[in-house]
Amino acid sequence: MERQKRAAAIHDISCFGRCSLTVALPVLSAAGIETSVIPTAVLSTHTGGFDGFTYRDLTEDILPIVKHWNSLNLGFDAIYTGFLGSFEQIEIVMEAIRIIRGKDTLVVVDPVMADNGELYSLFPKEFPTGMRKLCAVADIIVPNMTEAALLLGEDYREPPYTRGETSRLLCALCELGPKKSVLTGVSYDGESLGAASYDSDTGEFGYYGVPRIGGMYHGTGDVFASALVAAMLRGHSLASAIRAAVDFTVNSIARSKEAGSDNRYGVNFEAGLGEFAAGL
Ligand code: PXL
Repeated sequence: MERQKRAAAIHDISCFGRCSLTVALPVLSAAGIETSVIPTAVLSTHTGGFDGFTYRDLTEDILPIVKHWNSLNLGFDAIYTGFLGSFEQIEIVMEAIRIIRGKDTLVVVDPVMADNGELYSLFPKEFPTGMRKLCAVADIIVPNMTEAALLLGEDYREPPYTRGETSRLLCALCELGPKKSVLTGVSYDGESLGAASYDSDTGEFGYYGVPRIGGMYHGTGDVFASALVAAMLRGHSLASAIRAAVDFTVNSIARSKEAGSDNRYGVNFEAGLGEFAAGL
């Protein structure tokens, strides 16, 4: 029997609203991956569309957690980082990665900081410069188009994009340090939506898109990235992991749209977990 894989997920806990750890943990667990967590902050809800959310910063807890783990000699097959609670946490998470990374650990950084052309209001304007340094130590990064523009110091452009444009962005992202880059929210024709990728080891570009459902739902970047990490850990190639993650995400959006759910509540990924896990 295949050895069970172990991942460390470093994200906030948004207590309500299906994103970050409340998505990463169930998705990775359903895929059979033992998942440890380092919460970067605890919020009553995510910050997308709710007023008056509580916010407890856990910057000071991250390294003590990591150092305790280190004393236990735990090995991690993957480290997956997402929303960080403060600018200071960028350097701290880099140190955490340095401490717990083994020679075969897959480090996936989702540079969560922006969407729809805007840096999240919680973050200072120098946040993208810090995030660029974190991306440099990753094996795979998973920005959306806004995050990619911020990482590269470019202006954001609305979709649709050309393949030439995404190929140039993907190569530039790999030049920051990661071997593989994946761009989310990519549409070439306005009618489909998916993810584009580049593997600098093989020189291979990829794209997988499905018909666009429409509507904007919170947490879909986390659903996609969590499923991607799960599929990679289960031995899928980058292209195959992207297909599984796009399908899982789009099916989750379709369920929520069909149910007429509030888009701030995240998407119904739960109903798809069984099918997703069975397909891995
Ligand atoms: O899904 C990204 C995310 C994660 N965590 C928090 C957020 C967001 C996006 O808005 O606010 C707290």
